[in-house]
Amino acid sequence: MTTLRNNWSIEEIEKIYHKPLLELVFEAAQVHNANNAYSEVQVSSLLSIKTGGCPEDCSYCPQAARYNTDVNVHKLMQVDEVIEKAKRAKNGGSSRLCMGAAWREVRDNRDFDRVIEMVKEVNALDMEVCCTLGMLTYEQAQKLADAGLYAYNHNIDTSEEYYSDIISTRTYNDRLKTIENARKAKLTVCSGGIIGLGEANEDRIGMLKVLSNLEKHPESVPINVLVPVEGTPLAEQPRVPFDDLVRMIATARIIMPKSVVRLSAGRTELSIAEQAMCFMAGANSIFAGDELLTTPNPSFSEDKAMFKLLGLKSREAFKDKKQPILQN
Ligand code: SAM
Ligand code: DTB
Ligand code: SF4
Repeated sequence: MTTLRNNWSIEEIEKIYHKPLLELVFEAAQVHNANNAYSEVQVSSLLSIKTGGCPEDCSYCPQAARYNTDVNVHKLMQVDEVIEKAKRAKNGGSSRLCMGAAWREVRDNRDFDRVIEMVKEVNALDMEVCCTLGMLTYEQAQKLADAGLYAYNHNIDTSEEYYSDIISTRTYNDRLKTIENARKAKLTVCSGGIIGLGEANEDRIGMLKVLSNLEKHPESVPINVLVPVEGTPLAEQPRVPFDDLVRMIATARIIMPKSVVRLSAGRTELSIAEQAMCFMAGANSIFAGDELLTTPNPSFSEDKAMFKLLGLKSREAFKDKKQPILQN
């Protein structure tokens, strides 16, 4: 039986991250096989329920009001529109809907009441519901949990040291506090980061240390590859070499053996063979549907063909609840 550890040191993680690539993938595949259904992939869809106009300055984000991007700003969607999209996502094969809002934080107002209604109604469709709404108090997390929210996404994005180079309008600690609030309200936690922001390997390793040293590992860990968007400060960042992505996924898999590791933004730039190597290295979730929040993503039909080719199966909804991660 695997014991889950939350005391990984930088040196240990570094050693894993820098192994010869195929050795690393082989080890990660073994850990994955010992802890999870090897060919099973959890499929989520994203929906931007409130788009653009965000007061934060995250340098990667097309939705920050201060950057001049092509994003169509849109106020909070109506509940029935969301349900329509949720049904479409379910028909496409997604077991989870993740609703994203370009907010700095949740405010206790009518918009939040509407989000609560959305959570209730999507939950009633027998889909896992996830929200990513920015910072959250414990009381707000509790309200979402009471409405049937399954997961809360709040990424730490990078290492604590590099964070202020990317975002200046909030601190690393603010992020950790929200994750703690979600945990306390018994929501499952989805937290990961982005590679390709100009960070060093040390920052990636530092980020993985923070995630794996949380009292309980996040149930899901999204690894995003930067989607460079014109108008944002990171628009001209060079593309992340594919082996860096594989290293990141494999290392996350080895140190957080039972978490769902999500191959997130950036898939449109990856071949099926490259994605296959990510799945071998332990990735076991994707975002499906032809849009992420504001940028393109492979279509349901392309992904269906890929699943067929690789012999992957979609994971049923609520499997976590049936087999919770046991830790400590
Ligand atoms: N406003 C909320 C927040 O920041 O937590 C929720 C939405 S925000 C868009 C969710 C996550 O998307 C960010 O934490 C970041 O990791 C990811 N993201 C945003 N823009 C991205 C980009 N251009 N490429 C890759 N990931 C991106
Ligand atoms: C996550 O880690 N990645 C998703 C989801 N969680 C919210 C968002 C990716 C956004 C990519 C840029 C865009 O489409 O706006
Ligand atoms: Fe706003 Fe979230 Fe984008 Fe940052 S990542 S600018 S908080 S929407």
